[in-house]
Amino acid sequence: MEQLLQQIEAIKAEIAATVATTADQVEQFRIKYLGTKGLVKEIMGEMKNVPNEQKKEFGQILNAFKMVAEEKMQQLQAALGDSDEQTAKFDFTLPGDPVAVGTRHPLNLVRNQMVSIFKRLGFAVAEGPEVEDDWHNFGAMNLPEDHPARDMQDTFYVQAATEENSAWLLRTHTSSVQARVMETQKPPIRVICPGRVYRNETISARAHCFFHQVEGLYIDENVSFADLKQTLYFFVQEMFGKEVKVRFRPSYFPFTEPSAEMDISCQICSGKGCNICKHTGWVEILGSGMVHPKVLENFDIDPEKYTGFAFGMGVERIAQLKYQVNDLRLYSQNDLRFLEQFKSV
Ligand code: 2NL
Repeated sequence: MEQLLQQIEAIKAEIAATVATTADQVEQFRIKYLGTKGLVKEIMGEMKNVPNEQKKEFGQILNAFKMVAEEKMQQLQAALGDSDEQTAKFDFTLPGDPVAVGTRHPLNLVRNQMVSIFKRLGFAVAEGPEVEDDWHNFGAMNLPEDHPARDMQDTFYVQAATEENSAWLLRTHTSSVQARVMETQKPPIRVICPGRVYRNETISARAHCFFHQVEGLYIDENVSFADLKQTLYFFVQEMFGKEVKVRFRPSYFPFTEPSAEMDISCQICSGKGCNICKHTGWVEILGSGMVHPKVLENFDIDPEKYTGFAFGMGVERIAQLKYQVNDLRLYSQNDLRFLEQFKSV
């Protein structure tokens, strides 16, 4: 009996001194002390050798002993949750791994700048589908049936025209979005339409089969060519700085009359003459004009009551002038050496 009590005290001391920091070590503890062949069970088995008059006292000692083992087991398991091997080895004072964040694409940067300038002038932003029907892309814009832009050579057709359905095509300009605006809204209308457009071109430094446009449309009573000029002048001053000079040249588009192209003083050589401006000091940046009365009539807008101006420009072109990008292919090659240059813009 005396010997048994000493043995119990020794095991209790051993239990108290046990360190187990891994799931494996904790399991070893369980097997050694609390398992079916463990020490607790073994000592319990000694009960049968204890004289009857001592059984009650010894029973209490045994219970207390079992509780010591079980409590230790619980402690070890609880500690396991937040101090397993990995966390024990992890140095939380180490600096973190840098996360490589991407950069905005230059075309998105420039598009956003363009949009924000027109927003300040009260223009709303409209978007529309890239796959269009012949009417919204060409017909409504006053492009005659035999206009070269409608040729298979110049436009990507998705499906040829049938009797029930005009041809489906990839929009060649975002005028189709403005057509949808005029279809659903009454003047006054003041929208810009940024988006991707498609042309069937052989890809080179100067031409691509898709590019990006921002087109604008302003229809109300008494909208004049002077409004057009001041709006676009304000735009380039915001985009390129107050020093920029502009000039308008007469031009022709089927959807505007009169039409004009706008040049700005060359941003590369400040008008002194370089390769970009072909030594003229001027670079073309957009086409514009007063909305053709036929286009207004197509949407039941009375040309006697309302007038409007419209313009269209290429985002790639603006980005080229702002950041000297001289090959259109760079915009879609995803070369990080190109894209990373716009990190700080
Ligand atoms: C260019 C020329 C232009 C328009 C786009 C337009 C839209 C409507 C009605 C009339 Cl809804 N016109 N858009 C007008 C003139 C020129 O774009 O060279 N773009 C790159």
